[in-house]
Amino acid sequence: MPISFDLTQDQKELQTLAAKFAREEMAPRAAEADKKGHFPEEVYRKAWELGLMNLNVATEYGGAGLPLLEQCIITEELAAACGGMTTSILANCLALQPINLAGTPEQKERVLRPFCGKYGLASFGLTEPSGGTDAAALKTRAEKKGDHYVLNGQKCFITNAPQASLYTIFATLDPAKRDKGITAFIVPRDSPGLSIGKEEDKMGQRASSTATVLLEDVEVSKENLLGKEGEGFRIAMQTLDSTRTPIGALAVGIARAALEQAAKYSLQRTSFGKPIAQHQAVAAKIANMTIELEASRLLTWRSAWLVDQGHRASLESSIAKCFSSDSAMRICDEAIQIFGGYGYMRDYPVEKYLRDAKLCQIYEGANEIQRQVIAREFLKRFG
Ligand code: COS
Repeated sequence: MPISFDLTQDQKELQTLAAKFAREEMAPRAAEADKKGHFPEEVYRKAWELGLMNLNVATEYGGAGLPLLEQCIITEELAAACGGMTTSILANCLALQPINLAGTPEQKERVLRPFCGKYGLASFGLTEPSGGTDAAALKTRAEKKGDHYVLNGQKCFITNAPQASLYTIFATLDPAKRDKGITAFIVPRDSPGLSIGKEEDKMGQRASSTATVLLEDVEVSKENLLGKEGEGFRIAMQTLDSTRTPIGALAVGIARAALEQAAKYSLQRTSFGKPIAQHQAVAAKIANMTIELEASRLLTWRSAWLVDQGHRASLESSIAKCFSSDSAMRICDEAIQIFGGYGYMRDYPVEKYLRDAKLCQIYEGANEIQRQVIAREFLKRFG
């Protein structure tokens, strides 16, 4: 397909739908949800009603069946209203992608279709208290016993864990095998032995919920094994290859909101007899923020396009996620600086953008590990 930067009519309609939902349903609740750490389930329910959840699940199983580029277009619009709510909406895509990738037609029919047919939340369980970066070293054990597996361990920092009805859990059959022992499972919420631990009180993205998932002798039938034994690591990595790009789009949305607020403020606020936007120091900030925002969006869209063409995009998705989230932090920081003292106050929206953007540098693989992936993938070209 030739490269085009024109959005199609369908893409524009999706963008308009997401922008309207973000403006009418998310933005009015964002400050309050942030302040109270409130999980606005009514917003997520409406997102599902409008078809703005389960974006990556095929339509035959009740999802929106959208390419990654469309998912990124929607994500940017939502995140411009609230980063935390967008994370909770996107968490379903992350949790369901292992089933999209490795589920059998029977599993998709049995699990995805009823799940997507009504409002519901799902969680992705890879990270553990002892670490999230070295994913091959995870400690949650899976033991095979007859026709089922028994899971024991803990998953932490799990988005939507308290409200989810479905979890995709990664556990090891043999820690000595590192990545080759890791196996993926579909685990329903009502599985005996599965419980939810402490809910985290976060710095930002406070409209999303984050908690520990405790697994104590949780029996999982062999029908809920995803892929084959030992394939879990590859399934997790392939999942992240496609879900890191929307994190780039989420960072773009937050950064765009910060830049727009700062631009408007710089035109209204006067000092030395003229709008501060006319002072070179402020204009240069606006210019740099604009450059970084445009570059972030282009990297994100290119990565999404590559995935949509069927290419492995480990390099590009890590670049998109890493650059967009680092840029978002700089853009939000400069937005606060342009607002001056007001920017530091909770009465104005910009300090929330900074707190929300910070998580984009950490989750779905900290940017340090993205740089490792980028370097490794790039160096492969030289032997
Ligand atoms: N797609 C397909 N296969 C992949 C892959 C990918 N993106 N990445 C790795 N693999 C395969 C490798 O090819 C290798 O297979 P073979 O041994 O058959 O060749 C296997 O998986 C092990 O890969 P590797 O040797 O790279 O494993 P490492 O332990 O060195 O993994 C990284 C390092 C950084 C890639 C991994 O630990 C990682 O991504 N960590 C971050 C995890 C993360 O994002 N956590 C956040 C959780 S979600 S909030």
